[in-house]
Amino acid sequence: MAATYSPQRRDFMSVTLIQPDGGGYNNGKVWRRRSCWRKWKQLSRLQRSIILFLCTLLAFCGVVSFSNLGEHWKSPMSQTDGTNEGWDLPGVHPAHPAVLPAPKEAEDLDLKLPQPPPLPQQQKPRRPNKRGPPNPRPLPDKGQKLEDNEQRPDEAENNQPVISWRGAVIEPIQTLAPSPNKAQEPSRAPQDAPEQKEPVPINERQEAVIEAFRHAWAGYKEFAWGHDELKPISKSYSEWFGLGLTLIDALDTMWILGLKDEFQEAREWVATTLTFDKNVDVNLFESTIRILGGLLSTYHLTQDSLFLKKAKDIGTRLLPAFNTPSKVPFSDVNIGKGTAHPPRWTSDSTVAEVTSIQLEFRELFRLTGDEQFKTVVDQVTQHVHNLPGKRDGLVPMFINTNSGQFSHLGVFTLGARADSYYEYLLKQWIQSGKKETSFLEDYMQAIEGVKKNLLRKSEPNRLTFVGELSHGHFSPKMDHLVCFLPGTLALGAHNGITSDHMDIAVALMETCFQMYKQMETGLSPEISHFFLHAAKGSKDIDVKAADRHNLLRPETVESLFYMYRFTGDTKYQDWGWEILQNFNKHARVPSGGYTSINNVQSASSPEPRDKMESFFLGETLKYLFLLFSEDVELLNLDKYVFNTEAHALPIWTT
Ligand code: DMJ
Repeated sequence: MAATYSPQRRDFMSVTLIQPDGGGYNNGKVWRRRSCWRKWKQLSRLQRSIILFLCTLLAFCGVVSFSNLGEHWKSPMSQTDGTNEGWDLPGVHPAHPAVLPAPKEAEDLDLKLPQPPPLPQQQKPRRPNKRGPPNPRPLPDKGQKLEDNEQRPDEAENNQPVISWRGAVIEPIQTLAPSPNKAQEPSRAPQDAPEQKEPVPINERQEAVIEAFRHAWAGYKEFAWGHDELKPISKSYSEWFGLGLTLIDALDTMWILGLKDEFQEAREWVATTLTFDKNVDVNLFESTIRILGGLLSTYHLTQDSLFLKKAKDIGTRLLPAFNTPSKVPFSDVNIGKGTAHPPRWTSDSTVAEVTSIQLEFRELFRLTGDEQFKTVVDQVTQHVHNLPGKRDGLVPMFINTNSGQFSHLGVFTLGARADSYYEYLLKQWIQSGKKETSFLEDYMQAIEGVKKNLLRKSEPNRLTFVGELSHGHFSPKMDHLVCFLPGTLALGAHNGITSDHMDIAVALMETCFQMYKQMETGLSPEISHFFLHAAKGSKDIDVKAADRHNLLRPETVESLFYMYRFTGDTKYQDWGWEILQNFNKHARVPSGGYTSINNVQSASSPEPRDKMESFFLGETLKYLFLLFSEDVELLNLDKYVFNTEAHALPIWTT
């Protein structure tokens, strides 16, 4: 082609070359295209190669960043939400899909009431097991389709260590080969559980729990209906808050045990009689874990909006407790007047009480979308997290509501007044879908503190126990309340905490059982003292006269449940079975109900105290039923986290 430059000619040429059909030769785009082409032709081969290379590179980068952007839009928890560093708790968001989301308008939905709730739990009534004592639970066999040690792609992706903490690596859950009787193996993978197609029939031990529940309920119904606690000996009742505490605490237990008629009757009472519009002082912690927790759990199990509506009502009425100079809540609230105050003798609150209401209020926020519920409890968490006065992650027992500082410094225990602080560190991490890692950091540090300061072995039998520290002085004293710890440690191990947590759980579980076994009634005292040096006889445990009562507490059977779920070792079921039989022997009242007793060291005269605590139905019998169950899908521990009163709340999935 001619090399001389002439615009007209170029026009002509472009028409001929680019638009051979002869159309649009006056088009400006065509002009520009022709001009570019010409310039391109004028470049050297090297220049053209460089430009081509750069264009290819740019195109490649464009494709990559576009696909990342796509991922970003797909994930509702991108970047700031997902990383969850610090204490902003960004993973908590009402828009998250839940195990059970809140109805759009709980109040509106309530207008549809009364609506019959669906059948409990497994949708079909349970069949009694006529086949004799239960066999060891078969472990799930998801691995069957895979070669040994082979991972599914999704597992491989999830199997990244989450956090490393002073040598303890938080690992993803491992797939186990079936091994029903090994106590110390790591926990089973949630994803290993096969889809439950058939309801697992309940067995004779579970039937025995149902029978015990019915007996307890019969007493409550006859002598204490709608009141807080049954007094089974005097065939009367006692009031604490006057809110039907036992009835509310027991709702989800009835649902889980499949007691449909009893549940319906109790639901009717909640719908028609229960009111929180009462001029009454309630304890913030106790009403949160028992009432709010019980209502939320029942809402999730039944999908009946009545319970969410009631939960929102009591949650709102408890909020005035947080109106303190420090934002550390008062212990008591008048739910009718909307006023709050500390106990009469002090302006302190108990550390466990102010730090063990978070699971419930955070869930209430997630269901209702009302920010207040989250804000008030997060403020407390963050405050305590930053507070001086801890020792190796261990907290003192009291906190002042004016100054916000710990008070009575220097005393450390995992028993009364501090216990569930530690429990809720782990459980809030789990509730958040393991996203809020500050909780885990605090938990790991605290367990190191326990190991360093409180963990000892007794003589002569070398039982591992958790003592107390008072101004540098070690006291070998352990509350029954501390027996929540083996279960909590096992739950942490199941969620990937390696280190020696499971070993400690196994050792402590044995000790908690010995606290029952070594007593004449086979029931544990409230407080045990351990011998550090061999004393006369073969016993490791000494019981002071003031501590030899048993309140039908749940902590040991709670831990037995976790230990059995995670290890499959049937000895834990056998231990629980012994305990249930001893409750029947020494605490069962013929006319209905069970009673706490004064003296676990006298089988002939255990001295009934005439009180059935609400947690016997809310927790003790529920955990026994779950302990004896072979159904890992019954309150699957990868989907639910129990509050400190055994009420199941969903683990957030996003
Ligand atoms: C229950 O109310 C709860 O388990 C709480 O955490 C401790 N005290 C009782 C049971 O012992």
